[in-house]
Amino acid sequence: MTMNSEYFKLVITGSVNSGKTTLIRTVSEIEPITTDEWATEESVLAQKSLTTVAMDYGRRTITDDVVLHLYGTPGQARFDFMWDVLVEGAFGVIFLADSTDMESIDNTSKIVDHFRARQSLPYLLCITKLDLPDSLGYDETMQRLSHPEIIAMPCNTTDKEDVKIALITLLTLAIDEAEAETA
Ligand SMILES: Nc1nc2c(ncn2[C@@H]2O[C@H](COP(=O)(O)OP(=O)(O)OP(=O)(O)O)[C@@H](O)[C@H]2O)c(=O)[nH]1
Ligand SMILES: [Mg+2]
Repeated sequence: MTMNSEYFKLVITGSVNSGKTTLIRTVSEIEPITTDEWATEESVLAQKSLTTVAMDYGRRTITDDVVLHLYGTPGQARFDFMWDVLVEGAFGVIFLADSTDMESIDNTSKIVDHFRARQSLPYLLCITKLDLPDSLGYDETMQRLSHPEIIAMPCNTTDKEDVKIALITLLTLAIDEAEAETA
């Protein structure tokens, strides 16, 4: 990373266990900085023992001048103040929805509402875990999310190609928005 590189910050958010930390780990060129701690909420403990409590950070250099800085949020609602802190200065947000878990889909839907109520940014919805046998499938997950106004796509956060496509799509949305503003 050079001293004069642009600071492209993006935020990865979504409910607990939806794949935020995994997405960042999959694409980051550095060992991500994570803040996973023992979960406290019963509903979280039912799914996993470790959960992000403050943020994740990863980095992906595209050219010397273009460096993506990826910030992952906690999924637990008790840390929702971190969502507002982390979105400061971001050019876009990726929301993850876990297609295997209805309650998680509903929580991601509420997180989308939280962000949209505060500001309008390039937003992308990624539907995760479609590869798992207990997935509700893409269409049903989208229906339950009920945010048809947001561009959405499938994404296996463990798959580098999928994650790259998600990043490119968010960048494309940002370019579209910039064009619309200058038109
Ligand atoms: N098969 C499959 N597993 C996934 C996918 N996305 C995430 N996972 C798995 O889901 C689990 C949870 O992923 P995390 O990255 O910890 O989720 P998180 O959103 O950071 O969770 P919190 O920090 O607790 O909110 C991990 O075991 C991942 O490997 C996916 O698309 N497919
Ligand atoms: Mg996490």
